[in-house]
Amino acid sequence: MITLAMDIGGTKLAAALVDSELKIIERREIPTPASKAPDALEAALSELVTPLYPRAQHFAIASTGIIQEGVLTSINPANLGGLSHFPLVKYLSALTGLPGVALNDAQAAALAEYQHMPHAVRDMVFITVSTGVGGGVVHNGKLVTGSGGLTGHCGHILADPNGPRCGCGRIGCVEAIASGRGIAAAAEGELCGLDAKAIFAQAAEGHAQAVALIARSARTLARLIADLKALTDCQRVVIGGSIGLADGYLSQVQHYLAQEPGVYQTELCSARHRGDAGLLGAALWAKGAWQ
Ligand code: ADP
Ligand code: BMX
Ligand code: ZN
Repeated sequence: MITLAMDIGGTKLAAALVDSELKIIERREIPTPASKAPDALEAALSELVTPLYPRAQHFAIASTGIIQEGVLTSINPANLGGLSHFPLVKYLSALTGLPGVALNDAQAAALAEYQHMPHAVRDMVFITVSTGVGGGVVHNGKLVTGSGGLTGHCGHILADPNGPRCGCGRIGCVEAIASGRGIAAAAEGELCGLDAKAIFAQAAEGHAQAVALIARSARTLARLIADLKALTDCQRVVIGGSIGLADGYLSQVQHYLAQEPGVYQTELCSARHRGDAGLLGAALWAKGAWQ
């Protein structure tokens, strides 16, 4: 059984053919279009999957946004160029003629990462620090998606009541400060207009403002992890997303978490599946759904 797995993020769209042993046979990636209109996402998805889907028997989507009954609803539409609603499963079924399922990207990644946890880990949280900040919660060995698909959306937990406005409508969310978009939005002077990747490159050269912007993200994430420990009693937090996986980021988060009282500390690690955690989690989710 070959799965066409897709990962729809605010910055990139990835697709892969995944076999029944969860091995990636072929993988493609293109940028996410920034447009309020669904046609742009439709065209990009079509370009992405057309070379792949003839070899698949079904599809599985990990996507940014709240995913319920195959439909994407943005909590922060700004992450998708203003797009707030998209019927993922309906569109991909019509395009490919295949049956398929969808779930949130960070929930999917949590599922993939949990497969490799030591037996003693029953409660785990996955956090992606990427275009936004997303999360997936495993409680007592099971992924929790919530009755409305919202469980784990920890990027919208309050970090600073005097912080920047988040695209979700709240003020001072973790996402508005710690995410790629949040880091870039706070840049001033010569860093103004750079994306987070370029700001990381500046920090590696020792640029003081870039170093401070990344430290602010890592400190915000550490505080979020302390809150999540209090809420879930998780034995492990796994960090993914291009920012979460960037050189030196996890060790900064570890540094700030170590400043919290012991009860709020938990073991941190990087996503073992790196940038493929969402794709593989979607394929796993589909396995459960179709067997
Ligand atoms: P998505 O949100 O689409 O899942 P990513 O996980 O790649 O995508 O996250 C995109 C964010 O990560 C952007 O803000 C981008 O600037 C930043 N980014 C991409 N590559 C790197 C890198 N090597 N180091 C630091 N930041 C990166
Ligand atoms: C946002 C939200 C989450 C998502 C998270 C990370 C939207 C469109 N997305 O908080 O559902 O999990 O971003 O998304 O409201 P990514 O694109 O950064 O991977
Ligand atoms: Zn928010």
